[in-house]
Amino acid sequence: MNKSNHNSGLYKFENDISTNESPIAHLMKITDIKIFVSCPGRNFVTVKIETDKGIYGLGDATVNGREMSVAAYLEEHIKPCLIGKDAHQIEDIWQYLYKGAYWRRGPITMAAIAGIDMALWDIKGKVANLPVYQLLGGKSRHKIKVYAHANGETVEDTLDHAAQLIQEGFKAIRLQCKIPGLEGTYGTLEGKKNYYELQSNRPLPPEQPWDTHKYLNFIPQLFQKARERFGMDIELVHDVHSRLTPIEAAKLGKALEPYNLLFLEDSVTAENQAGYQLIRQHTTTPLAVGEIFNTIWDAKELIENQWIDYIRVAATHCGGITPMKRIADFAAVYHVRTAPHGAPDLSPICHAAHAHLNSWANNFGVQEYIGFGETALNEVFKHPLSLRDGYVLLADKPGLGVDFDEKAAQKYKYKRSYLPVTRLEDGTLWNW
Ligand code: CS2
Ligand code: MG
Repeated sequence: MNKSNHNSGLYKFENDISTNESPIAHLMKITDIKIFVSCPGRNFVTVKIETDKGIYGLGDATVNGREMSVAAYLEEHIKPCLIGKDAHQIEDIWQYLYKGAYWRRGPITMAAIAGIDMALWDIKGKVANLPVYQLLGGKSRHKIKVYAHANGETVEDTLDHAAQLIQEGFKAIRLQCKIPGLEGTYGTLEGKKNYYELQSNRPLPPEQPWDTHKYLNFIPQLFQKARERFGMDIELVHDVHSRLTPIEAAKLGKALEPYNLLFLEDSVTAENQAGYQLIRQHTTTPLAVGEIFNTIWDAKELIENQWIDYIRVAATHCGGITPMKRIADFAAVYHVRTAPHGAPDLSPICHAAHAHLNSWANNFGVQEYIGFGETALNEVFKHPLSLRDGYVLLADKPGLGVDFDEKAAQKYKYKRSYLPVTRLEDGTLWNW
């Protein structure tokens, strides 16, 4: 680009180093991209983009159980393409990585793109000296409603846990309980009541049994007893973790109607999006899905047909802040709210990215919340989030507001870890 074309605008183009086909001149050159895989409690893939102005940005690229694939994708395939590029060109870089790879979508590609995208938004915020939510359009709200997890071995256990969370000020709670007659199930793994699929030193994926009949017979009681004990004010959520077929999910949604759930999550897998149409025809229980979606395309029919009420994509798994903003705007047209995934296998960088998006999006619904209790985690990541009375507060810091202690991270070495797999009692592999 000819220098004289862009000297008169808003920006001062000192150190103009336009060297390629970028639509505008380089403002800030990417000098290095570092990828860290660490395990402060569980594995995280962290991206750090450094620039010639000394400003750096951080992103989360963690795919639970497949961390090293994303790290290799970033190191071998993305990093060489971005060194020397203008860190301000978020949109162009996103499109370059998405369209330019030819091989679109998929969890590994999209997590790698997400790590870069978040880091670039972080840099832009730091340059502007503004929190990222300001760059998105400012705040729609000053606090972010969250739902916490109550898990237990029995109904009583689960409800005692919920009672404690209500006491702590939570306004919405997800209830998961061990199914009688089944050894362990989603939400109650290995006696770890708060972190249901925590990183451990398992050599291979553990196996859990599943029985739909036992599950469907049991879950309505859990919610009936919860309403008897807590009344109708507290908002309740349940995660089916994709274990049902559409007609079974429809049946469950109907059975849960008297207990007025905020939403029923992942009631069926969504590769076939029309499965949700069938559920929708039978129940007014609100439906949520999206934590494993990688792009807007995974949600397109669900949203435009109004088959769901909450879209649960995570910035780390759907390509970053850039596409998440697009998904939120698209969802708003169809009365669909956002409820970002908030599991502990997303790093505090992703949780911070969500807090900025949640502060901005007018159609934000609720944020899943696990908290940041682990000492090692807090030693490695300094984040801008705090909890008060069932709401997350976001401190005003430039960019995403997270810092990452590289030295501390080095102490916590990556450990290979797997999510469990599920089998029916006759041995058939099922959805975990
Ligand atoms: C869960 C996730 O939080 C949720 O809703 O479905 O914790 C999920 O099991 C994990 O993110 C898998 O890594
Ligand atoms: Mg879930």
